Amino acid sequence: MCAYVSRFRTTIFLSCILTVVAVSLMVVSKGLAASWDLVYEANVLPHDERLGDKAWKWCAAPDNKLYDWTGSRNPKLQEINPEGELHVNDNDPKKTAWWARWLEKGEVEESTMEARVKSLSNSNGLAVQLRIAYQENFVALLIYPDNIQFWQDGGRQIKADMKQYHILRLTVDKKKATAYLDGQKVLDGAPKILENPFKGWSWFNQFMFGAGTNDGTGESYWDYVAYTAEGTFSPSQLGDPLSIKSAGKLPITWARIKESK
Ligand SMILES: [Ca+2]
Ligand SMILES: [Ca+2]
Repeated sequence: MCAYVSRFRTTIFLSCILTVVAVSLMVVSKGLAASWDLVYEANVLPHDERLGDKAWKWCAAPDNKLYDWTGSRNPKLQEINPEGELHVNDNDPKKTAWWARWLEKGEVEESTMEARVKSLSNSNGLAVQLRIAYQENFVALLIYPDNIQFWQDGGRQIKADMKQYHILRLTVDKKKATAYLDGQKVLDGAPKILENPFKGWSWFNQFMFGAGTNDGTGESYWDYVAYTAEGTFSPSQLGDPLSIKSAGKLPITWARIKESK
């Protein structure tokens, strides 16, 4: 009898140990796994229905009943070239050519976006941009032919020959914005706070890129655009989307380790 009780206790004890180990491994693996939610490689237009649930909205709100920008579309402003690049040639002072992926409120406050892009012209900054926005908070990286700058940053700029391809990464961590150029941190700042009507638009939570103003004009090329809403990741924490894609889900990085404040 005593031997039976002893074996029973040992079994319970081992079960508890194994359960603790399994739960710990689940927590650790969840914390370490960082990956891109979406990688757009510009082999078809961003809004091409063949992309299925990976397609972007083309100059459109998530629900056009909420807000209708579709009248600003001009099908002639964008094309895919044989190299697998999206060429945006917004030479129309009354139309735009931008794309967005819309998420729910609270989903993009800690997120990461990256693009390989070049900018040949940009009349007003917003005509070639990479943007993460949530309600009234706008983090827009303006890409000029000879510099990059945050919309919200009063003209502080980083000189770069953006007529050639460079990899730009944009991250937000609630109220902190950071930009990287070819893997190097070059700018930090805070979101630009817009007033009405954006304030109170709980549905306005997006990753966006392209030519974003009617009156502006700009010409740009986009080799790829990627984002993840899983967290705020520097290039060392989450590698470039294409190498990761080719390697499957290998990129185990130290997810959610924030930049030092
Ligand atoms: Ca325009
Ligand atoms: Ca491409």
